This record gives sequence, structure tokens and C-alpha cells, in this order.
Amino acid sequence: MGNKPIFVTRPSLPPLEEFIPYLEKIWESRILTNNGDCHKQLETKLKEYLGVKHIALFCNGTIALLTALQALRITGEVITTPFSFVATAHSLLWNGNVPVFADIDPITFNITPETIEPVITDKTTAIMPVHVYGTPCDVDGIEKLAGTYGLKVIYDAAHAFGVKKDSVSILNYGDLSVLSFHGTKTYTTFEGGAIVCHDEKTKDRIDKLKNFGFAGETKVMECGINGKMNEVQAAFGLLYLKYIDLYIGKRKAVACRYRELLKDVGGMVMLSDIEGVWHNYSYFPILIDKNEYGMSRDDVYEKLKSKNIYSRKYFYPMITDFPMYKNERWSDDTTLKNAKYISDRVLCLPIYPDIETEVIENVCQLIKDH
Ligand code: T4K
Repeated sequence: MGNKPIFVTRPSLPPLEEFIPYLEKIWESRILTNNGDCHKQLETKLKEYLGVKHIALFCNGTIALLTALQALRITGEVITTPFSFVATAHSLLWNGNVPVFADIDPITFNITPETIEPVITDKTTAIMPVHVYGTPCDVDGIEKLAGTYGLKVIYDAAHAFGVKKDSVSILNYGDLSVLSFHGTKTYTTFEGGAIVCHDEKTKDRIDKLKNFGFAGETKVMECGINGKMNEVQAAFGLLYLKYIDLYIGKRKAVACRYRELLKDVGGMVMLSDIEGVWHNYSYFPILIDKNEYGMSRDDVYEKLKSKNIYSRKYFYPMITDFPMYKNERWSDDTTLKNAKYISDRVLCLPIYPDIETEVIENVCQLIKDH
């Protein structure tokens, strides 16, 4: 293993020589962006792979989130989770919404109908749940609640590439779902993202919004943005798709090895697979309870770091602990108590397709020896 640093993730890359023919085609065509051939092909292939009706590719997940809000003309308050990457809430602020935070479930780490309903007000227009670490939200319950109150649902599915529930893509729930294809994600196009939608009209609107709002050469329908994915990203996405099942399979093996090696460690909780769910093993979070385990999450983080192993505290601090998101509506100790509990204890261990077995064993041994 040597002394090379081990990070929370390390993207697997297909052989470089397999990427060259894609680049040659781009060089030949001189179409570098704006819905070129690779872009078109990737939309088609992703629809097939993911089992969704429509997909619109983006330059990154954050602009895709913002465009999703614009596409549905979301105004007012939007209920979301404090336990996510800050981009989830930032997209709401960029769109002029008021983010309102609901507590999370202690098992799935996701917001639930039970935690969402109490914070609905007459200003609420939408819900933006996150399938955190790729674990599906209670999509049926959220759909029912949204129906009752007439709310839109935009899933931040940044972690949920390829995740299925009862053989159906999780991306088919809600009004829209937003993916991230960032370099740290299970499926990557270096930077990138996508919106999944269910009808032609919405897809058309999203496509216009990501291209400055142009509807034809000389007509601008509204204030769109430049959210387009370029041809090199799309070409890489096409190649990556050929390897994705292999990579997810390898991730699963890593998760299984961690679970096996850590199963008897007291005071430490791991996520389990959920029956009927096809997981993508994008993250490997553990919860460390200092009283039972004997060391705090921060102690373990520092201990691993001292051995050149860089685990990550995703998601600490929780979003509502960033000064710009603090608000008396959720600053007492009870409103977001599960999120706070988990955010204070969570640690994401290194997981990626080509992580060496020796590294996994070393990480686990360091966790066991305390
Ligand atoms: N919603 C949710 C729920 C999200 O998690 C995210 C992004 C978004 C929305 C927004 O989607 P994007 O706009 O990003 O498409 C990373 C990512 O930048 C971010 O995409 C991701 N979530 C978040 C959870 O993690 P950092 O600041 O922790 O990344 P960084 O650069 O520290 O990378 C972590 C480790 O990964 C590094 O220590 C080394 C390794 N690494 C990283 C990169 C970028 C590599 O080996 N190669 C690489 O290219 O935010």
C-alpha cells in the first residue's frame, strides 16, 4: 500500500485508448457543444440504461437543480433536508425560494412524509427531498403527501444513479429528478448532471432553459442559463456507460467486505441493503457513537488521517448549521434532532471500484484497534 494517500473516492477510468476514437470523431465533426452527436447518443443510451422516459443533460448537477426549479416555476417555500451537500439548499436560494428544513429518518437519513408534513405552510409550493447516499426516500409516501397538499416534488438524486426500487428506477418518482455526474460520483462525465422528466413538453422546456431560453434562432422565450453539457463530457459518458455495471459490481464487493470486517464493532452503525432496492454503493457511511465505541467520529477521522487515509464527514456540518442557513424556525434542539445526531456521528469511509483489499483491511483494522 505504501504511503500514498487514500481518499474517500478515486474515480475509475476506462482505458485511455478507448476514449481516443470518440475524440477523433469530435475533431472530425468540429461540433464541440450545443446538442452534438455524442450528446444525442448519450441521452438515448442513458434513457435505456436508467429506464426513464426523458433526460436532459447538463454541465453539472447544481445548474440542473436550479433549472429544475425554473422549469416548474417554483416560488415561495420549498421543504428540503438539512442533511445533504450544500448545493441542494443553494439551488433554492439561487432560485429565490425560502428553504425550509425537515428532520430526517434515523435509518434512511432522508426526509419523510412524517417530518415534511408538520413544516408545510400556506407558502409551501414544493418539496426537494434527497436520496442521500443513494438510499431511496419513501417515494410513495411523499407522492401521496404532495398530492394531498398540491405540492411539486423535485428529487435531488445526485447520489442515486442506477438505483432501483422493485425493479423501477427511483428517478421515475416525483415531478423531476436531478442527477450529478461529478468526478466523485458513481457515474461521471468529469463534471455533469441531468434532469429526468416524464413528458415531452417538460423536456422541451428544460432544453430551452439550459440554452439561454432560446426557442429557435431568433426567439428567446425566457431567462434561461447556459447549462449545456459539451461533446467531450458526453463522449466520456458514452464510454463510461460501458463500464458502469462492472464499477457498481466492484463497489458492492467493497461494501460487502467492509460490512463483514466491521460487523462486530460495538458502538458503530452501518447502512444495510434494503430489500427490493438495487443500490449503487456510492458512499460507505458509518455512525460512531463515542459513549459505546470509546472514540468520537472526529477522533476516528484524525486517526485515519494520521495514516494518510482521508475519510470525509459527509454531511457535517448539516446545512442549517452554516451561518447563512441558521434560522429560529429550526435552531432549537428538537426540530432537526435526528439530522443533528447523524451529522455529528457520520463518517464516510473510502469506497471506489479499484480500492485495494489491503486498504479496506487496513481501514477496518484501524477502526477495530481502539
Ligand atoms: N446534491 C447533492 C446531494 C450532492 O452531493 C451534490 C454534489 C450536488 C447536489 C451538486 O452536484 P454537482 O454540481 O457537484 O454536480 C464533492 C463534489 O464536488 C460534489 O459534487 C459532491 N456533491 C460532494 C458530496 O462531494 P468535495 O468538496 O467534498 O470534493 P473534493 O474535491 O474534496 O473530493 C473528494 C475527494 O475525492 C478528494 O479528496 C479526492 C477525490 N477526487 C476528487 C475529485 C474531484 C478524485 O480522486 N478525483 C477528482 O476528480 O465535494
